[in-house]
Amino acid sequence: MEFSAPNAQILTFDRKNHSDEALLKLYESLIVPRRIEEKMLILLRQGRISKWFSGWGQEAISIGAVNALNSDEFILPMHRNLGIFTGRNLPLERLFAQFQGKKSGFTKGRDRSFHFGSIEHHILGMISHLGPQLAIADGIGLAHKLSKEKKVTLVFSGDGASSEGDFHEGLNVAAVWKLPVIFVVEHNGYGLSTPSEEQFAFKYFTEKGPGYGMEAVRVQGNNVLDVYDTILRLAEDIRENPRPVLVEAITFRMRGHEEASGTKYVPKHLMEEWAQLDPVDNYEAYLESIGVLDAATKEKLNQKVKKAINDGLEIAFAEEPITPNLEEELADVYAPFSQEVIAPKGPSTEKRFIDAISDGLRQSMEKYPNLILMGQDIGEYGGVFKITDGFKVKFGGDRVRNTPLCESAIIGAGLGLSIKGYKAMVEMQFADFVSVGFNQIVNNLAKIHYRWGQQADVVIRMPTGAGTAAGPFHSQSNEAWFFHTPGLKIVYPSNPHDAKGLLNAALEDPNPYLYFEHKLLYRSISGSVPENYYTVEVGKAALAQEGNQVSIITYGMGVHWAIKAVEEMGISADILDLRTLLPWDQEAVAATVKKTGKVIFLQEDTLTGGIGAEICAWISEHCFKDLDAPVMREGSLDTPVPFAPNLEKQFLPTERFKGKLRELVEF
Ligand SMILES: Cc1ncc(C[n+]2csc(CCOP(=O)(O)OP(=O)(O)O)c2C)c(N)n1
Repeated sequence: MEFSAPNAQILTFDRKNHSDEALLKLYESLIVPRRIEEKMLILLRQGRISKWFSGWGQEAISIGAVNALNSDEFILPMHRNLGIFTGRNLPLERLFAQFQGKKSGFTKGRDRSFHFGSIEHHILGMISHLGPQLAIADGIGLAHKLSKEKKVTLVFSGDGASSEGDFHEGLNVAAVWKLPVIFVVEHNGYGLSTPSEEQFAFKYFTEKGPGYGMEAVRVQGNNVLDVYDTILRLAEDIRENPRPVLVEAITFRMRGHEEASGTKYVPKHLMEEWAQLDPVDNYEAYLESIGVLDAATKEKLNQKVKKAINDGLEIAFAEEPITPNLEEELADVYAPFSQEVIAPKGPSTEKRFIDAISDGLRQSMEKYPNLILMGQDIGEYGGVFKITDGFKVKFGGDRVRNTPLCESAIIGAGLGLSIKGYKAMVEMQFADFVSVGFNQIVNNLAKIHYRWGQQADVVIRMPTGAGTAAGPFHSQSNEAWFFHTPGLKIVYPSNPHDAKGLLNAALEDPNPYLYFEHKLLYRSISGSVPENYYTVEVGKAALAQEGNQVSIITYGMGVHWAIKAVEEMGISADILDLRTLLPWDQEAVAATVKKTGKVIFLQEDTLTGGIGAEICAWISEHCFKDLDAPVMREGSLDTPVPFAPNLEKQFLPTERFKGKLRELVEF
């Protein structure tokens, strides 16, 4: 199928009962992105700006949508939706400063053109990966539904991005949870150079909606009145009767994927046919034909728009290039938060590791009525490990949510909740499954504050670790995947006291956390746990045991292995439990190295590129003068985690660790 101009062959404008003023307002709104792009083309040729993703020929979709929604309803645009930004009246000088990477742009020079949001304008911009946008809209829609705000959220996708798994997950969650979200697919015939027929094997997205249990409508994407009226009608209805709707806007990409990359691969006749359907020219001609737009008004409005653009550009060009400020760059990685540690008060009881986690979660749910739990089977079933057993009855199904099997969408929805002031806890059924939610964590949650100052108040619980003969996909230690990502915090308790206190601490902090909980510890250890709510300091290690021959630095299950090994071997060791992996406690590490002069790092994770590699390198560099022996480390074999118990035993570092420890003591 060659992408033709199906129901858009003739743009049939119908003014319905819109006033002349309303029609002219839409006209003015429609010409802004076009006049900006015309100007940018001139500037590009002059070498004054760099390339961008053009929305030329698709403006009617953004403009119809942005004018149909109320200004306090969120829109999540993509890379061809300049009209959303101008339609929400973002100051043009800031928009241009953003394009130019200037300080007064929305990302202080840290991200490109449309990759930013502005809460004030109820716009949430994309990341390059396209599809992850949809789940964030789900989260915002969920927040509206939970707080009974009659609001619609609108999110865009290209037809190409619809092939991503995130598209499927985003639509499916919205359908299952009946979220008030409008999904607009801009069906413009190409994803970069790939035509639709090489992208998917159906003709229209309206065929897809019903498959999700979702209404779907098709509009003439080049007809601003059709887009506007359709979304206006849908939004009014959805506010009263929350549900998702898929809107397919048929249009065509008239310029290269990115400006200056050309359109050689597009048959010439298509460009010619679609040029006849230009959204700006056709609407203008329609308004002239019905006597709403005369030559003088047209001239006046266009001059007004051009002046605003030129004024904005002048300010943006006059701004000096950024002077890097190291402190500011580092400080903006995390949302500002200074933990006030809440010391335990009152009696303690003996609790298993698992019960301590459950206890913390329950008390945080009581403390934060805006905390929402999401995960597979965490409702009536209580989660596969029963951490949330009874939670649904106590806190209700709105706050304790069983999710479809879609880690990426749920983590993205967590971010959407956070945008609306909620807190989210997402339970991975097993830490291993986070791999299918990876992108949302490392690219959305981790980077959003640095990029444009938005917090991601999400804690992801990660039942982790081996020793249960559960094979390569239910046993992994994957904390190092995240350790390398600026913007995340990682905690990993080794005992019931810290398990509760660190979970509470993570849930207090508005920054994104990975909370690792070792499955083997759930029911195998217990300890004294204060009954009341308390927190443990994040970023602070603790000595699990004190000694003077060597220092063992470790975390999680490693703490228990180390205690057992030194006891069996009769060694006097400092055992430093890191507790927080990111940011880790350099002071405590330096202090124990200084004290013993001999250090070994023990981790359950495979050895290469693990947490130990980083910390040992740091010790070598910063504590060299205190060392009496080489810095050593031990971890699991560099293989996947094997299933058979004897293979798993060999994989884990426990036996090799003892040999290394002996070597170190005797050095
Ligand atoms: C995950 C991912 N893969 C590849 C790309 C590169 N890329 C950027 S836009 C694009 C085409 C997107 O097509 P579509 O969704 O139809 O939007 P359009 O550009 O046509 O508006 C591609 C392949 C990307 N940004 N993200």
